[in-house]
Amino acid sequence: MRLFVAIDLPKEIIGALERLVNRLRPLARITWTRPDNWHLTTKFIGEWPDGRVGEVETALRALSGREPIAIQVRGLGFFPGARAPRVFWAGVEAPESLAVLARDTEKALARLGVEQERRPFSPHLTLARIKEPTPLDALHQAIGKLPSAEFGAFAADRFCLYRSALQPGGAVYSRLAEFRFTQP
Ligand code: 2AM
Repeated sequence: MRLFVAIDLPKEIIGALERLVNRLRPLARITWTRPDNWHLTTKFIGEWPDGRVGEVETALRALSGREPIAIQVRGLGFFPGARAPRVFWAGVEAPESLAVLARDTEKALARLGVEQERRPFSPHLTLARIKEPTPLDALHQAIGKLPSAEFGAFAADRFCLYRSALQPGGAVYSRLAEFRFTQP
C-alpha cells in the first residue's frame, strides 16, 4: 500500500484555508485538493508491503519522545516557481524541531529500507496541483490583492501514519496510526 507520514491541521486552519480556496477556485482550472486531505507531510514513504506496516508503526512510535512543535501556516506560493508551477501551496513556518522530526523519520525509515528523500525538506500544504499549462493570471492577481495570508498557528503534539489509496476521483487518505508526543 502507499504510505506517508503527516501532521494533521486543526479545524480552524482548515476553515481559514477553505474560505480562501473557495474564493480562488473559480479563477483557475487546476486540480484543487480537498480540504479533508490537507495535511503537513513529514515523510512520503510510497509503496510498501502490507505485511510490513507493523514495522513502520514500531519505528514511528520510537520517535514520539519530543516537545510539541509550534507551527504557523502563512503565505502562499508555487513549486518549483511561479513561471512553470506544478504545485500551489500554503506555507508552513516552524522551528528547527519540525525539520528534526522529518530528519529523524527519514533516518528511522531508511533503516527499514524506505527510500530516502533527495530533495530538502520543504514543509507546505498542497492546495492545488497544476497538471497542464493553463492561464493563472487571475489567480496571481487575486493572491496579490489578499489583505493577509495568515491562516493560523497551533502546537503539533502528534503525527500520523496515513495510507493513500489512488482512486479515479482523487487520492483517498486514511489514518492508520497516530503517535502522540510524550515528554522526551
Ligand atoms: P505534495 O503535497 O507536495 O504533493 C501524500 O501524497 C503526500 O505525500 C502529499 O503531501 C505529497 O506531497 C507527498 N508525496 C506524494 N508523492 C510524493 C513523492 N513522489 N515524493 C515526495 N512526496 C510525495
